[in-house]
Amino acid sequence: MTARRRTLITAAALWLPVAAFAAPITMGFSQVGAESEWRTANTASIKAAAKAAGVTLKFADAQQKQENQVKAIRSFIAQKVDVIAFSPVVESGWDTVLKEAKAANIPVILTDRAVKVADASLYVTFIGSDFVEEGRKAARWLLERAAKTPNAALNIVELQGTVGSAPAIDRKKGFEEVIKSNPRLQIIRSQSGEFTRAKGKEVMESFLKQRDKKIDVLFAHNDDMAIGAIQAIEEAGLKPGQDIVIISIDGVRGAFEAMKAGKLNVTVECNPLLGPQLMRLAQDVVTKKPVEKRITVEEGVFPAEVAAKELPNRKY
Ligand code: GYE
Repeated sequence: MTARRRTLITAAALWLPVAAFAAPITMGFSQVGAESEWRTANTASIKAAAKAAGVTLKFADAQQKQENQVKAIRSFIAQKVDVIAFSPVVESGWDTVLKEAKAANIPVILTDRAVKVADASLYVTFIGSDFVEEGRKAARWLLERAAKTPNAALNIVELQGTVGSAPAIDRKKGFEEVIKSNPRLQIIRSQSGEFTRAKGKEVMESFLKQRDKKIDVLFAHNDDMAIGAIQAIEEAGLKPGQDIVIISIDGVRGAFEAMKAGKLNVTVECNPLLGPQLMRLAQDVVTKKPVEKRITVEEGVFPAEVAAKELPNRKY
């Protein structure tokens, strides 16, 4: 091979990957907040993946407030970012700002939580878990457990996530759909604990104070609220995981530790490590490659019996 040809090939090889992955992109990302271990892991995943993919990330934390997310999206539009991604704190109320993004020709990717909009073309794609299925998985575990005590009625209390958020609405729906098949299982109390430990503890305390009915089961829409509730249960002189069976969702490290200690019975996995997939998706969206409208994440169920073995494998 001539020297000139070698130089040409080297030049092409250096140049090609850049062309193949298109020009570097700028992403505006509006995050819900920092309400849970899940969210912390999700934020870390997005930041690390952006760095690894050479994506310039403009990151805004909305502190669980929709108005802050709307402001952040408007500022991303003003800054003419290449793509906007966001995890919507609640489902409704997005039409106006998404129309503004569309008018500015900036594609929008939903991550983690869904929206309810009249026109589905206001976002390109949605990547996240199937929350209805997570609720069903939690309930299926409970049905199996209930089968071991065939005559007992089981009173359930529910700690819901953020009011109006997709995971709170869907997890409740999936759970109720499955427990309906067994009339011995009844939700006797249900209130939002806003996905936080502090609020989960506070609401559980108030559930425990109402002594009209015995509480057999707690279904918490996330691990953090369950961990807060565990404290309330212990302070009330009861044994979490024994006197009250506890089921939650996410599968964060704190939940595995609680299971190892015998205080939590099961967690349904919800994977927050969406960063790498989101960055690949963003490249495709910006370069106008066709993408699926709905991309779901595969997840498992982890009962307390496997907690000690699984803990070292957990990445969040
Ligand atoms: O389950 C909870 C977080 O939207 C899936 O939000 C997410 C939920 C997650 O605060 O811990």
